[in-house]
Amino acid sequence: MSEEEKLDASQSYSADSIQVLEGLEAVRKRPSMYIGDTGLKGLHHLVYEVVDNSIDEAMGGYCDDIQVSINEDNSVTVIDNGRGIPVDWHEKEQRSALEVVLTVLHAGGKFDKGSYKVSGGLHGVGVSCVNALSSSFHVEICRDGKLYEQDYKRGKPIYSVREIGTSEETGTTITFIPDDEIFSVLEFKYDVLAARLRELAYLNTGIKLSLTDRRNVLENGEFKSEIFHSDEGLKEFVRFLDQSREPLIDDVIHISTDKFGGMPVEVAMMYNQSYNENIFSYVNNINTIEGGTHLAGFRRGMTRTLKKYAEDSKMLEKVKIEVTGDDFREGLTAVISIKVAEPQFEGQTKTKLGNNEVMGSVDMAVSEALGNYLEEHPKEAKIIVDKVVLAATARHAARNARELVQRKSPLSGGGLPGKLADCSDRDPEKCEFFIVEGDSAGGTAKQGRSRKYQAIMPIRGKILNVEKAMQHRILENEEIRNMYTALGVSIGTDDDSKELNISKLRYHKIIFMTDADVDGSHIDTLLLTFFFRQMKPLIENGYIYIATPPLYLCRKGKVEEYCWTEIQRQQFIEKYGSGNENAIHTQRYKGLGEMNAEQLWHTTMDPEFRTLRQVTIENAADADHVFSMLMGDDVAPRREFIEANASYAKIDA
Ligand code: 0RA
Repeated sequence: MSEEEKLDASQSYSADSIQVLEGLEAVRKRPSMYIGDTGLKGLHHLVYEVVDNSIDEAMGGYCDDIQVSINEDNSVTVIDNGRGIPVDWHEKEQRSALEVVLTVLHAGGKFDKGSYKVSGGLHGVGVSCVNALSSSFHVEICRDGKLYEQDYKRGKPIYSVREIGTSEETGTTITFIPDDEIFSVLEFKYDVLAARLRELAYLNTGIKLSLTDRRNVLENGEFKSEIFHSDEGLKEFVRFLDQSREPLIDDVIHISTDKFGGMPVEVAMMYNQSYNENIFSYVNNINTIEGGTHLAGFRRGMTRTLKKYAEDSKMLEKVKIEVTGDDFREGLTAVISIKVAEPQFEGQTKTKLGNNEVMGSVDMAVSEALGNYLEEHPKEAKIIVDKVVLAATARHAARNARELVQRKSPLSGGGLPGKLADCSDRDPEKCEFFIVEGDSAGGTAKQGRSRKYQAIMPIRGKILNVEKAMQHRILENEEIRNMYTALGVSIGTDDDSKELNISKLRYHKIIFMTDADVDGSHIDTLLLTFFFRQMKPLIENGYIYIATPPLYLCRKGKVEEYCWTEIQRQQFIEKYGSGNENAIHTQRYKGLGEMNAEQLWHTTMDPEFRTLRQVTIENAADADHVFSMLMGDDVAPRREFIEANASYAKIDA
């Protein structure tokens, strides 16, 4: 239900009073209600919101080119070649249609019934929200041979729409600057926007989306820029996701149809040699990270069809153990995208689809695509079924390994790991768990910590690369078992569930503390991969952090300052050495071990002074792609990625 409908249903406001309540002031008063938050995520949401409107034009068949630029002043421009927002006079509202679209919540859709708009969820709040949350908002419309413009400030028009010229084209150009009174960060991230535009290109074939960063010029004298465009849709999307994985079979199984219940369903899937299941689902271009009825339909159709094929061809006869749904999805990468006219979004983050009628349509579409493929490709079908049997066998081995983890959990009698220096407080919300590189730094951290609420667990350098290991190997690994036990999390209550149980989680801050060097960042990446693949809910709940130890200690006489960047060091030299570097003593910290307990506490662990970087997943498909690339076999793409993107894996992954 939309906010408007909620008000309507619960109270007997007249239409007018709803308008007032739902005005842009409400958006400015409680921005998080409309865009999620006012940090990095919310900031980027503004762009998605504008682009979504252009995508809607494209889905209607009126637009095929969308250009996004990040400008020098951190404003963003979105240009599309759609019909252009109507500018004619709106009698009832006593202002132009353009002004209605830009100042009334949800007004955009009122003109255009029948398209796949989103209600609830985070998108679909309307371009008027972006207007409300922008310190300046400029719109240009090409329509009916003319060019029009209008400017707004914090949602209020500065003048009525005016004609400023002629134009042969049609389309809408919007440029906005996010309001610094609202947002805690104002700088757009190229990679975050690129990941979303790439995803949109795969989800909506035939549209050209481009991104240009005009904030700085590259060595070749040009702006950083990419064009995203896909003719084959999800087929290309799964190939992109599996770029760094070894395929089991080269084919992508693909279907795009609306013959089941009239609902557009597109599914693509591909098997690789890994042991991970990677399924991404979308409803009206929104990533439904909590799944829902469409995902359930996919699973059901897949399991039934593969099981039936394997049974009919007598391939399961010699297998004594029961084959479950999970076994059919090991090493599977798949993307499901459906369009629903009136989606019901449920769940904590409103990303779980509730519409029941969807399940059957997706089930039938998958069934048909997979069934046909298996019948037409017996050789490949055998390879898939063999892999399923192997998965079932390994799952039994994993069950034994999992029992090891469960038995050792503190609540079933086993003790905490010997390496853990626990804190005394028992309230998870107050408690912090530091994973520290090496025993020596671990020792320093133990001395320096605040014993009441900070626990320390040293790890022995590089932990197992979970990207390439089978589940039972992962759970047999001592360091990883210690992690489960210390954190108090377990896997599955029933035998074969992979679900993570975090109800007994003992700390709500889990902090990686590693050296500020190449090895340290490799360990961070291994740890991130582990948490991303094995304990994703902890990332989703915002419990994972990376500590930032300083790079230098600069000293002039009695004055000492820690520096985290080269710029800070230069500033110290300016300030205390009058620009003379030789007058300054610089100590470069290569590792945590070079600091004493007091220094480590002061710079890196003390909540009053430290900086923690919270690990978030901005875009699940992108994160999957990054981790498979960073941790996979193929060295070339990894090197390219690290060279092009040195800080990405550490900060944003
Ligand atoms: C309302 C009605 C029509 C188009 C649009 C809005 C529209 C909005 C945006 C936002 C960004 N780009 C856009 N392009 C179009 C329909 C116009 C008609 O019937 O001609």
